[in-house]
Amino acid sequence: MPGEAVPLRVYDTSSSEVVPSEPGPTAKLYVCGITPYDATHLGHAATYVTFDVLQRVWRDNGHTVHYVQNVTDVDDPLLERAERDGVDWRDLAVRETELFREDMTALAVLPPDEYVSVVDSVAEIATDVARLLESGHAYRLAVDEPTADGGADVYFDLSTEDRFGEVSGWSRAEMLAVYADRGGDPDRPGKRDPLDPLLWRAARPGEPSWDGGVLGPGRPGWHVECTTIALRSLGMTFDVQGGGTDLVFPHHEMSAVQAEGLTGEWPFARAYVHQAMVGLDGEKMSKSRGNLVLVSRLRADGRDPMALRLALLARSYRTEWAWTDDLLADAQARLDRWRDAVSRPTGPNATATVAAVRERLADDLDTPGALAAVDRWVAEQLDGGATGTPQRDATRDDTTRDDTALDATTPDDTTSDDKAPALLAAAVDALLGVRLTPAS
Ligand code: 5CA
Ligand code: ZN
Repeated sequence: MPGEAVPLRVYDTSSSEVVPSEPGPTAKLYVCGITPYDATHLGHAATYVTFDVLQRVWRDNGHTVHYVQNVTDVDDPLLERAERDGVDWRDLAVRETELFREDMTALAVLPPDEYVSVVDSVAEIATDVARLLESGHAYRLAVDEPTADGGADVYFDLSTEDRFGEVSGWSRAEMLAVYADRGGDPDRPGKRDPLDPLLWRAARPGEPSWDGGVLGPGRPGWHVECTTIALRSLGMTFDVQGGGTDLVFPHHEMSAVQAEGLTGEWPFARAYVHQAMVGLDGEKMSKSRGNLVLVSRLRADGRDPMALRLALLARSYRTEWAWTDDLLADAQARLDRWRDAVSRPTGPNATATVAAVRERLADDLDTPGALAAVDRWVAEQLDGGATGTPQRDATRDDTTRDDTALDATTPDDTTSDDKAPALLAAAVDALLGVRLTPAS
């Protein structure tokens, strides 16, 4: 697309400031993927649309993007849901993963280069956990359950990591306040520190398990899956780790220090970027709370996925917000106007508008600002100063409709650019991922 690239700046959670993102020729992105036990809700969609815009800005700036996303296809919540519903956990994971990818395609989210399944990565994760044990960063804890057959769980020893706390910047009290709610087990007797995270869970009866080599049969803990998958696919120090703010602590904190334990290097990611929580009725939208608005439900109801995407883009990724049906109605109205505006044969010159969209997105992914820039062009096109611009007229036939000679006679050449509608539609498609014309 013609025009100047604008280097991206993003808010990095670990430094609490907006920092320049300065990737090499290949920009490396790791976004925490879904735990596939229920369908994609608008909170997930907001997260993946945000990182889709980030990848689009990098691409527009000439970078090749290497984008990796894990799939947490074995974990407690998935196993519990499968048990509750009387289905095989593997079937549940496959079904929900497929539905997620359909939802993402409908929302024009560019797929990552790699989706990496935890089940497929168990051997690598076990190898990394064994290395952490060997180097003294981890310890075994005997399973004190009647059914245990001598296996031991493995925990990461946080006292070996000076960097612990740098990603979130949280105090211990803040960490302890949420740890149990976010998958941690602070009360497990025998842990050296209540915050030490589980690396390997020894096999329990009725639970899936894999051969862990020296670890014995079992399955990986949650955080180490992202440590291993990111290190193996992107290597230490990639550009951005992404996810929702619910992952700042413990998930991103733990995955980062575990990576330091494995490599001796720091940082894990140059920037940690987090989508604020999307809520419904005053609460975080979550699968466990069940207060969900599902992308697949809205699609089945015939809502235009591009309107849905526009509704998500209308909010800053940094600010929490709650879903209401009005947001979708507003987005549909905006989409209709944009489509009308770019369907006309000419329009106001769009170069400055495209530059403004780029400039807004480069400023910490200011999508509301980018939408406002497009709105201004659309308003000029549809509502103002467009005298002499040929309007679509169904009564005219093809031979007369596209008579661009008319344009040359208009006094104000800012309203007579016959390339402007296509340029604007292409920019909106490439940068915002919103398709305005069937062909774009
Ligand atoms: N599998 C883990 C990450 S390794 C996981 O958190 N899965 S998830 O299915 O619960 O969430 C998928 C992504 O959506 C995560 O990045 C999470 O931070 C984000 N997310 C979850 N709920 C919301 C919400 N209400 N608003 C915004 N983002 C959310
Ligand atoms: Zn993750």
